[in-house]
Amino acid sequence: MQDTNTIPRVQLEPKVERPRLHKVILVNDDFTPREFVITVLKGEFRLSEEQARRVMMTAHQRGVCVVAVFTQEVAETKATNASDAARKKGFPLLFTTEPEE
Ligand code: TYC
Repeated sequence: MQDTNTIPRVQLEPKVERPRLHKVILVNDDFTPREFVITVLKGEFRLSEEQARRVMMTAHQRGVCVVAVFTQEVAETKATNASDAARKKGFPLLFTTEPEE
């Protein structure tokens, strides 16, 4: 008699998927002081002085810079909080979010 043991021929669908990550993007403007941008990056995104200065200068020179990636909800909350902190001080500084490819 033949061996009737079988093995699955296809991989089962994974039960869970990793959440897609979203980028927080710093947008340049002509009015917000450089030091204020650095302060916000350190406070809201926990960047070091050096990281914050590099991100600020990249946005200043190129127009935008990715700050960090998070789950969608965290990215949107941080972008909103950081933009609101600037607005409270009268600056147009803007953080946006977009899904990572
Ligand atoms: N461009 C601003 C200035 O010259 C500084 C700045 C940098 C503002 C980055 C926003 O995302 C920004 N004062």
